[in-house]
Amino acid sequence: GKINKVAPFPPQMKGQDGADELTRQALDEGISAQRILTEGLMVGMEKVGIKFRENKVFVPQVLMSAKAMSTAMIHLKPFFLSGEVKEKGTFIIGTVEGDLHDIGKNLVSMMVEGNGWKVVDLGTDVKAEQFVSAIKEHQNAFVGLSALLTTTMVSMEKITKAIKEAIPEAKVAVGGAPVTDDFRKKIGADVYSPDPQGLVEYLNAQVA
Ligand code: B1M
Repeated sequence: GKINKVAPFPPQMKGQDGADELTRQALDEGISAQRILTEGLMVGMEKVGIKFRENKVFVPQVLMSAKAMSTAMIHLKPFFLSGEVKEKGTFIIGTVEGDLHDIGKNLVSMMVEGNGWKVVDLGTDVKAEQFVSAIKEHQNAFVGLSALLTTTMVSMEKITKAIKEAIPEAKVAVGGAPVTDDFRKKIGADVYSPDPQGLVEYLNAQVA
């Protein structure tokens, strides 16, 4: 349509700014919210995830991308709410009890959301009961635990056990700087990823 005449960057826009304006424009041109999300925004976010994994971009660029995506998503939100755009599923995330680090958790959260998932972010210092009640509230949700301290990795074990006891079929992902796959096995969690991209790939594979 008409969008092609001005894509990728209309002359009135500088540099790479404009996810906000381009999304609005694409909607005005009659491009569906679903296509804007899956063929535009999500493709961009996936590229960012891969570059971040490869150390080609860093935390500030990822945060900028997530901010651009969130701004663009404001235009798409009405279509989500009307059910026109389908989410892949729900992902519940939180930094575990005793741990207040949230930068990594927020990045993971934004990347998962950017890949088409509804994200329920429980924040930091999240206790087992809070995870359990969130999973009960959101049927079939996947859950992710983040920990940055060797001391709070202990909370991960406690929380994973509580989740598995209350909802045996719930899938638990773990991550954060001190976490390893050996530790994941030891505590009975389902998946470990050192970066957001690996988690996104795991989640997408579950619904493919
Ligand atoms: Co803290 N801190 N901190 N800190 N802090 C570390 C983690 C530390 C390594 C610094 C050090 O001593 N060298 C150390 C931990 C040592 C250890 O246990 N091994 C430490 C300590 C000791 C502490 C305090 C105890 C300090 C004190 O008070 N004595 C205290 C604890 C507070 C608490 O939590 N109860 C504390 C406090 C703080 C601040 C509040 C000052 C601040 C946090 C601010 C905030 O988050 N809002 C802070 C910060 C900023 C850091 C460092 C500098 C940076 C952490 C960070 O945000 N990294 C950190 C040292 C360092 O790493 N250089 C440090 C960037 C972020 C993008 O990476 O969180 O690893 P990360 O997330 C990554 C991956 O791990 C992964 O994806 C992300 C993107 O790649 N990932 C997942 C994360 N979660 C995932 C979940 C997944 C999958 C992947 O699936 C579910």
